[in-house]
Amino acid sequence: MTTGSVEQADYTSLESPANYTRLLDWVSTLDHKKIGIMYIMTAVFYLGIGGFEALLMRIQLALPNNTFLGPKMFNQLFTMHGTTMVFLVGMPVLTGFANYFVPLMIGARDVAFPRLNSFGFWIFFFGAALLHFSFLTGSAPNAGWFNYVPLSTKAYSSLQGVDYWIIGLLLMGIGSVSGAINIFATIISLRAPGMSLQRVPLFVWMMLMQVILIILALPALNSALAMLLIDRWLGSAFFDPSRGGSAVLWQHYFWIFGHPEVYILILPGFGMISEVIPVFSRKPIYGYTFVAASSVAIVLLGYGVWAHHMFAVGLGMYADIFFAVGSLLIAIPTGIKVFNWTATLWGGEINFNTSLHFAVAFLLQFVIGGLTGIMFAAVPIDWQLTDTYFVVAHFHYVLIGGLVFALFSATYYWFPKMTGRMLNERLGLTQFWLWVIGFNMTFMVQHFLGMMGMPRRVYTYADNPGWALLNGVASLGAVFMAVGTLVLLWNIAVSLKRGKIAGDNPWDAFTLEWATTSPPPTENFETVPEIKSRRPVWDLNHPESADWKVETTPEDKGRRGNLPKIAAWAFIASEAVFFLLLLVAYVVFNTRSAEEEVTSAVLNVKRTGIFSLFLISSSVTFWIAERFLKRGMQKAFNISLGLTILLGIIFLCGQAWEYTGLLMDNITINTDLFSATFFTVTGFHGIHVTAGVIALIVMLILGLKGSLTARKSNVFAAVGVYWHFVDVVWIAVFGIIYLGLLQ
Ligand code: HEM
Ligand SMILES: [Cu+2]
Repeated sequence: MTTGSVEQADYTSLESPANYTRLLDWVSTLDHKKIGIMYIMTAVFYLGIGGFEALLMRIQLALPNNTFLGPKMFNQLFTMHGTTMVFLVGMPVLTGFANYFVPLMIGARDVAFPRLNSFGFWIFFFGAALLHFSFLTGSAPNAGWFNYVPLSTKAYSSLQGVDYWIIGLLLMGIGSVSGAINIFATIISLRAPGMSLQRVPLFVWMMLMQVILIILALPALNSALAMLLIDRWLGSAFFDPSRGGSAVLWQHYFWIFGHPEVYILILPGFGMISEVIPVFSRKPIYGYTFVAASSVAIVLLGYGVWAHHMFAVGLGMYADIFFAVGSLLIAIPTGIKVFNWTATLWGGEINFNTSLHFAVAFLLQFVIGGLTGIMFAAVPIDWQLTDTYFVVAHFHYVLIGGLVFALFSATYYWFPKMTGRMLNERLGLTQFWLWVIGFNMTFMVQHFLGMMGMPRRVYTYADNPGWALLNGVASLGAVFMAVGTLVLLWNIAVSLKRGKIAGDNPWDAFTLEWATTSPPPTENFETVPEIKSRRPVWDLNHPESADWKVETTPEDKGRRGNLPKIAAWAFIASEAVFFLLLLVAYVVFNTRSAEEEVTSAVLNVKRTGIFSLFLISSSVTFWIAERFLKRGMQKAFNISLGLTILLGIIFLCGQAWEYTGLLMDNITINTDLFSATFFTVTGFHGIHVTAGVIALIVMLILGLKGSLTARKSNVFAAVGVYWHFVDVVWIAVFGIIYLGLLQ
């Protein structure tokens, strides 16, 4: 890193070049801490934009029959506000904190894949910018953050806003998944000696749960986005009921992603609270194992409850009961955590500073959001209240009352580590009270508005009794939050310059990030303290009452696995969900094929069967190549790898042959639902094979140059995992589409 030399530069004469080098230093950095800060800064920027959009909406809604904004503008604002807050604020700010703190908290020097990390950030950054370019086209997305069809289909949204929305989200999705794979591999493989998985700080544990959710839930969104884009651009009809498609399918796929997304946003918040509360109660967390295990339960249950967002569809009694019961069950692990946090505070030696203020407010407000969530699990109540302001109140209690308050708490807690200076407590408490009062003013009254029947997503309302007053209160509260935010920004600006010097560990805190300087050097640590318990820094500073003397935690087994292979497995888990959902769409659309023009009868099963054998044998030749590499038989290795590539290419030629035949018979992707699903599934598979072939060619070049040695075969093994996966997907595709196994 060149930071050192830049800081020595003579600013008076070299002002602009120094700034330029500095900027370049940031843009090209691979340091996880800098990338973390870039994520956080970008999120703060979009928080400003999303908050401004919210303020405009609240101005419009402050009075009945107001005409400050028209309906078209209002639709764009709530869509962009929701999308921005979820994808451009919530997710990146958490990725930012994870980037900065996970390696520090586990005693690592960096993340597992620094280059992938930088790639993930920049692709997110461009996705976010692209989404906002839609404003320049004169029509921002306006179909709501869940972008329901048919509203978002070409027929009803003919302008480009929705296309920007889809492509922006696809790019950010790629960024999120690559970031998640990175954090996953980091936590699994780079923990300092002695830190078993049962000894990681709870923030790290929650991040592990969160990245698993990202890896497995985002592909559901991606598959839905891909299908919608194909509908819009190529004229297929996945989501067009008038041509046999299904509007409800979008809702299923969106919420298979969307419900876990709620946990993606809140689990790291749980983690932050679980760091802050113990430190400021001067106690270890009460029931670490329960907190950790209950988050596993949340991840598992979180997958089975998506349709509680869809009770109004009319899914039928049994489906409703299933999803209602699942949703109620989630209350149990969540309740356990609230109990643990409370018990940690109970009888503690409380240091009631700004950070803890935010944490305690989090507890109270999150419970309110949780309770209204339980209300929605009761189907009749949902039918009554869905699409009213009660929903708006509910999810803002979770997202602001929960997530944003946890973020503020974490900001006051970790700012000293990140900058070396303390934030000002008086300004901190001022911000706190502005936010608590403002937030509850804005959103508490919306429960009542909802029960009085005020629908959400309306740009104005009639002067019904009480509505004007409650909406006025809500809008005034938003002003409090806006001022509170300015106080925070002021606090940060002032403290960066003149804040009290923090020192390494101003809170006498417990976890490894406090064992290095503030801010930490590029390499994070000079030496990592010995880890014999969950609170290594406490043990170091208080040897007389070290944790390991009284509490035994499982020893570290020290087996950390092969990094590229771990990443490859995480990646294919994500890809598997993507293909699974495309195949489900195929099965859904092709079991009732009575009115279809084209059916799978047009496929040449025998010929494709033969080409499939080529692909499958390529897995065998790959396996053989791997053996040769291990034995150091370079030439035999090159030959069998070359053969693998050849077999892959032959398979691709077979697919091209098949496509040409269909196209010559005028069967294209928009002919009917069979052709749409067929081309989508096999097309995506073909793209994957092509990517695999390219990766194999790179390996072969390395092999021919003699630089792929047995010792450096990790990456090769990872490519192998991917290649076998692509073959397995094809076996499923062949069975389902060509042999009609599920029909
Ligand atoms: C900071 C103060 C905030 C205010 C004053 C505010 C206000 C609003 C308003 C007025 C709406 C439109 C309601 C409607 O017409 O149905 C809305 C929708 C929404 N907000 Fe916020 N919001 C704030 C923060 C947040 C945050 C932090 C998040 C998420 C992390 C968030 C997520 C959403 C979502 C997902 C929607 C739904 C958009 C849609 O209906 O498509 N908001 N908010
Ligand atoms: Cu949900």
